[in-house]
Amino acid sequence: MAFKNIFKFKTLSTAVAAMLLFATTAVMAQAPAAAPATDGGTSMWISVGYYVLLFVLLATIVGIVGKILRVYDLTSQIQGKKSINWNNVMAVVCILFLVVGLYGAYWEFTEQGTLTLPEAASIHGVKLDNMFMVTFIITVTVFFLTQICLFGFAFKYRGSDKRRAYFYPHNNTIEKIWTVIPAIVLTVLVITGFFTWKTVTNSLDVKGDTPAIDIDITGHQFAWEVRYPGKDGKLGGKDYKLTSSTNIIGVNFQDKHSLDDQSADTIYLPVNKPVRLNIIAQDVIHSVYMPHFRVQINAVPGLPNYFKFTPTITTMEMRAKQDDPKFEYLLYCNKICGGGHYNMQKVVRVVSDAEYRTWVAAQKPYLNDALKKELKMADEPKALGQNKLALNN
Ligand SMILES: [Cu+2]
Repeated sequence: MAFKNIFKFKTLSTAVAAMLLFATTAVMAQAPAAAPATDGGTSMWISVGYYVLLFVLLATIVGIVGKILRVYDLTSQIQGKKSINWNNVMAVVCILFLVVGLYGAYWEFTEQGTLTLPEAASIHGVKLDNMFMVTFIITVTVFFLTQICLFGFAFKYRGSDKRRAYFYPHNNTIEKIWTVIPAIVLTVLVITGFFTWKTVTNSLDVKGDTPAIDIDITGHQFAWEVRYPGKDGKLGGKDYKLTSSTNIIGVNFQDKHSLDDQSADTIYLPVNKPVRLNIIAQDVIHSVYMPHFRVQINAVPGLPNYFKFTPTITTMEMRAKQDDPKFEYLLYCNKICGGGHYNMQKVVRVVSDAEYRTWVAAQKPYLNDALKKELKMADEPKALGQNKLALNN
């Protein structure tokens, strides 16, 4: 018989899909050990080839065993002996599948689970993580219970000559239970999510709140420009038409709040103080992503975006927790925004209030000498009347 008949098309495609899933997860789980940075990832492809070969080998063995059993079955029938009870075989296969599958799920959680982020370093991050955990526990419990029922019932009620199937087409009570319970659970999850999301995206200071420190973040190909508000605590306005090689983000110096604004290479944040990121992009869509703080929001040209959050763990504390003296929080761009996208990251340091004050006082003014020259400003901006400012010619 031709080899192609060993597998029917449907069986084959299912088997290939299962193999791909298995090979991908196995390779991903091994990637850090199997593919050191120096070899350009060659060993990862070796492992993919290894798993493909392993699959072909297993498929051939299954095909051969299947043929041998078929021959045995037919010989038994011809000799008038009892043939194989395939109902029992299938029942055992179901249980094996259940055990192997559940172990596979457990293996996924233990292997890939270590790839998740460390504890959240912001107030809202803890809330988001809790929501994630609750959803995860509910869905995983349901997953394990339904799989056990599915394969357990297939095993217990396998075809047998000794009993007849009971015709049981419909039961309204069961229908109600499995409609109402998921509906209630999902409603609770969605409503909790909605209220949490509302608190996360609330970028305004409510009365009585500690006012958030405003920080301006502008994304462009391929860097983040960071601006602090200076002594007055207020960021001056911007106008994209004022953008030049010296006034990179187009700060408007007719707004007096702009005069003391500072630019910074690193982002420093005081611990346990709310900060508000004012986010925009100049060319294409970028995305402000700070995974440890569970912060992500798009930076869109022409559309100011905001994210207010409170960091709760200092860089030093996180270094101790992670037992990694080089640990840094990072701001990444999370939109594939062009060839230099990988380069769009900035160190974020969470420090004590005193350290923050010292650091921020040492930052250079945005209005540097080159910019003053370009704007034809005197050395002392305070001495200037507004009408004397020549803005971008
Ligand atoms: Cu980007």
